[in-house]
This record gives sequence, structure tokens and C-alpha cells, in this order.
Amino acid sequence: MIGDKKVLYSAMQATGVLHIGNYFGALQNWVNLSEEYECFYAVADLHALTIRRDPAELRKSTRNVLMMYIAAGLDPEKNCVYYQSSVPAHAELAWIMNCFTYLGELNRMTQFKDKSAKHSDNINAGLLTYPVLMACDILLYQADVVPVGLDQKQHLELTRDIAERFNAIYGDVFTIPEPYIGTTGARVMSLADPTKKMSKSDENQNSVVYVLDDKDTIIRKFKRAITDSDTRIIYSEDKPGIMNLMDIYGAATGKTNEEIEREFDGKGYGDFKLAVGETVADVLAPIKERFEQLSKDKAYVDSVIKNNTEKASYFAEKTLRKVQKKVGLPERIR
Ligand code: ATP
Ligand code: LTN
Repeated sequence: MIGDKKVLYSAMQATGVLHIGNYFGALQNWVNLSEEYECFYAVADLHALTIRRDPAELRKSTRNVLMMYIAAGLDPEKNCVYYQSSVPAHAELAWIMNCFTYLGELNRMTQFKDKSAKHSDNINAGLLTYPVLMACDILLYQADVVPVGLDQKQHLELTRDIAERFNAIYGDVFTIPEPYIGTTGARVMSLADPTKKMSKSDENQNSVVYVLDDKDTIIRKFKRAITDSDTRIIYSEDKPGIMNLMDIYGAATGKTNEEIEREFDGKGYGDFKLAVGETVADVLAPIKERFEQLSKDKAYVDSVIKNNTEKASYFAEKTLRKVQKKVGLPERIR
């Protein structure tokens, strides 16, 4: 708890530009939760190093993701938005917690197995210990809840195991965090292949709608979305393309599947796709505009980063000192 509020923690990797999967699956939920909790949202730039990156591109992506947090509606006066690498306590705690995590646990992680297969020429130790750093992100702020996509749930379970193991030895040092899996937009699928999740690393760029795409591009991408040869707009497992478009439309409007079915009863796929495209473009337009303003206001963004880094450091250092003392490291002489 900070004051009378529970603590919420989440982060995104600093990889490229955000798409509507990131927005409807994560950011939009973050914004909805931001009043209720004391929130910390990091840009996980250290995690991004587990895959070989161009330095200039990484630096740019990191700043863009932070600006996107603000543009999407996270008020930086109330929500602590910051760069993970700017708070050294993350990396320091990660070393200690590595010593409380078993190799067997890390080897079992699905993401490690997937990424090792995908980047077989660079299976570095960071890829393996990635979840330990993620656990430290969360534990440093004594977070109660962590909104994540389903793909990150296994990492959260590991976080709980490591924290419980540490607490069992040293007393109640860490709060045990709960995952929060959002319901709307939890899995936005590719527009070209609705059985695959929408992903920025997709070779077919028409399958991905970016938050910064302009209105015409968004409408064009939705018009080309793969559906089926039927014409009815109904939510059904054997119509994955329409299901995906209905999920997206539902996330953008707050409408239920029944309401969407009624709205488009008797209309064809063309009308529906156009409506989804226009609605998504309207939701994204103010975010894009705010992002462009922020891009021009370097001084403001820099001051937000400075203030929030100080705030994050204060809470992170407090936990780190406690852990260092518990395990028997000497007091730091300044
Ligand atoms: P990509 O495959 O595009 O690189 P990612 O999963 O690596 O995507 P991250 O930056 O790691 O993207 O994820 C940021 C957040 O966005 C996470 O909470 C993740 O669960 C969510 N997310 C990513 N893609 C989707 C999607 N297609 N649908 C819903 N949520 C998504
Ligand atoms: N691994 C996460 C990003 C991430 C994160 C975190 C999420 C890094 N640290 C702490 C929640 C809490 C991902 O790839 N989406």
C-alpha cells in the first residue's frame, strides 16, 4: 500500500511502435485502472537487450513507448512512468534474486523456449534470466496487482514462487502480487491470419494496425482483413476473422457481442469492416495527436521522466536496502 491505495505495476518492452494489440490488450486497461491504484508503469528497456538491437533504434523506441503511455491517457502526475534502466535497483536486486531462483524453473518457461527457438544464434543468459528481472521490477514496488497478457502469466507465477521462497527464509519482505488479466481486447489477432496474434514482427504489415497509422491506412487495413465466404456478422468459433473484428470493435466501443450482432443484422461484411476501421481510427486519432504534441515538447517530456525516475527510485531503493540487509550485505557507505 502507498497511502490508502494498493500498488499496481506493469511494463512493456521497448520494442518498436505499438499496435492495437498492445493498446486494447494492455494500455487501455492500464488507463482504466489508473485511478483506483497507485501505479508504476516502466518501459522495460533492459529486457529489450535480450535480443540484439540497434542502439539508436532502441533509444528511440524507449522514449516513444514512454510518450505513448502519456498520449494514451496515463497522467504522468499521478502515474509513475519511467525507464527501467534509469533505476539501478532493478539490476541490483536481479543479481540477488538470481541466487534464489532455480535453473529448472527458468528452463521450464515457455517464453524462454519460444525465444530460444526463434533466436537460436543468440541464446544468451539474459534470455534465460529474463523472468527474474521481471520479478524484481514487480517486487521492488511491493506491487499488489500486475496487469499482464496471458503470455506473461507464467512469469507472474514464478515471481510469486521466488517471493514466497525469500519471505519464508527472511520474513515478510515482499508483497505477493496477483495477476490481473483483462477481459476486453485480451488477444487481438492478425488481420491476415486470425489464428495468429497480431505482432509487430509480422512480415505482412497489412496484418498489423499501428496506433500511429493514419485514418486512411487504418480503414484500408481493415477492408483487407481476412474473413470467410459467409456474410452474417455473428460471433462464432468457426468464423475467427469476424470474431477478431468483433473483439476489436467491442474493445473500441464497449459494446457486447449481442449489441454488435444486432447493430449489423442484415448488413454485409463491407459495412462492418468500414465501421470497425472508422471507429478504431476515431479512438486512435486523439492518441496520435497527443503523441505528436509530446514529440515536439522535449522539455516537458524530460521533466516528466526526471520527476518520475526520482519517485520510482525512492520506493525501489527502500525495498533494495531491506533485502541487502536481510541477506547480510554490508550497509552502503555514501
Ligand atoms: P509483438 O509480438 O508484437 O512483439 P509482444 O507480445 O512482444 O508483441 P510486448 O511489447 O511484449 O509485445 O507486449 C506489451 C503488452 O501488449 C503485453 O501486455 C502483451 O500481452 C500485450 N499484447 C501484445 N500483443 C498483443 C495482442 N496481439 N493482443 C493483445 N495483447 C497483446
Ligand atoms: N515481460 C513483459 C514486460 C514486462 C513486465 C514487467 C510486465 C517487463 N517487466 C513487469 C509486467 C510486470 C512483456 O513482455 N510483456
